[in-house]
Parts: sequence; C-alpha cells; structure tokens
Amino acid sequence: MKKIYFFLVAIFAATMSFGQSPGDIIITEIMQNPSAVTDANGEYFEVYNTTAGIIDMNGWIIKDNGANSHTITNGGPLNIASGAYLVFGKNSTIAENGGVILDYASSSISLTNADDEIILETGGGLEIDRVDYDGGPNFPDPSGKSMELSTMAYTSSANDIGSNWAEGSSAYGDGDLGTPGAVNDNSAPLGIAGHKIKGFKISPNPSSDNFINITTANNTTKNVQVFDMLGKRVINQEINTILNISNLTTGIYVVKVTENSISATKRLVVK
Ligand SMILES: [Ca+2]
Ligand SMILES: [Ca+2]
Ligand SMILES: [Ca+2]
Ligand SMILES: [Ca+2]
Repeated sequence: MKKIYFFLVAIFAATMSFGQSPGDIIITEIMQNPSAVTDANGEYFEVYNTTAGIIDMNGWIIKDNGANSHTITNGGPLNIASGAYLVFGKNSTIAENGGVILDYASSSISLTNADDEIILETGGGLEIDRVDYDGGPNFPDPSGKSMELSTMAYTSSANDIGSNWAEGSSAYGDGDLGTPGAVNDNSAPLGIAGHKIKGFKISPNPSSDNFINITTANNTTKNVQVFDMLGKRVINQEINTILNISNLTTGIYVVKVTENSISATKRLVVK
C-alpha cells in the first residue's frame, strides 16, 4: 500500500506544479491596439506554459508599472496545461471583442498602444514573466495586428527583446491579424534582425577572451547592450568596434546593437 501511495504522490507531483519559477509561464502575444473593434473590447494577450506540468493561474496578479493591477479570480482553478496557451482580455463576448475566445476577462487589464508593461506574478508576489513593450523602435507597433513572439524565442528573457516580436499575419474573427490561443506565425530565428544591420558580426564567438570585436558594414559608433539569460542587462556602452567583456561569466548572452537607429541582436557564447 505504501508503494502505491508513493507512486500516486510521484504522479501527482509530476503533473501538478507546487511552486512556480520565473519563466514557467511566458507572454507570447499582445494585441494592444485592435482595429476591428474598440480597444476596450478587443485588447488581449496570450501566455504559454513552458513547463511539463499543469499550472493553476487562479490568484495570480496581472499588472503593469502604473495603476493596472488585477488579481485573477476565476471562481476555481484557471489551469494551463503543459505547452498550452491561455488568452486574457477585457471583454469575453465574442460578438463584441473582434472574435477572440478568451480564457479569462477583466475590464481592469489595459494595454496602452504606445509603451506599456504586462507583468505576471503569483499570488505570493513572485514575478513569473514580464514584457515591457516600447511602442517602437524596438518592438513592433502595429494597429489591427497583434505582436507575436517568435516561436524560436519562447523564454522569459527572449521575450524582453523587441526584435524577437513581429506583427501578426493571420486573420481571426472580425479580420484583425493574430493567433489568439494558437501557436504564433512568427518563427524567425533569434537575431534575424541581424540581417538588417549590414555586415553585423561578433568575433570571436564563442569567446574566451576579454574583448570581442563587433563590426558592421558602416562601422560607425554604436550602442551595445548585453543581456544575460535572465534578461538582465549587464553591459550598456557606446563603442566603435571593441567591447570589453571581461566582467561576463561563462554562459550565453544576447547582444543588442543599435547603429543609426537600427537595432539587431545576436547570441554571444562566453567560454
Ligand atoms: Ca490599447
Ligand atoms: Ca497597462
Ligand atoms: Ca520577459
Ligand atoms: Ca498566438
């Protein structure tokens, strides 16, 4: 009997998550400015469960850096299965919201068209994910289309980087473009925007040196920001070519270069 009990506990533990960690749920799509219907009806955002277990989001908090804060009150569990999506919005009536099937609605979640934040916290106040979109130049700034995270960038740190987002391209409901509740159309590789800055190269990469060379066709002064895999910015400098990385520990980083108002990202491996 004891054996069976432990077996059942093991199965339960494998399928239910008792304690959440940052990145377990990530924000994958944002419709901040619908066209087919008003913002008050048609705004939505989508989240994705990156873990192998079911996560109950009831009691979690959706907020921004401003006045928006909403505690999810579903009258029961708000479960999201492994590898599944949930869609949050303002108005759950499909005839009014542009044709989105919402999993949860609250009129107190507002998505400003310019820059805004979506922050997900557990009921205990642990931040699980956030996206600070800037309304351009780094993030797309569409109207009548959602912003979709690349499926190659489904992590809580990669979704902080604007170039990993693209405008929705599939029509849903009343004709706006997006994929609420379904896998995103955007599957651009990480750093695809690197092609926009001509000749953008990092060498050596992987690197075990104290310095790397960041070169472009123009080779004018550029702003370089380096983010670790938790999305924390660890370097922010103006350089021409040579970047001192002696303060970086072994690991994978995302290097964001802005030159002549164009931004691009590449992965950097530090050995
Ligand atoms: Ca809006
Ligand atoms: Ca807001
Ligand atoms: Ca994030
Ligand atoms: Ca989607």
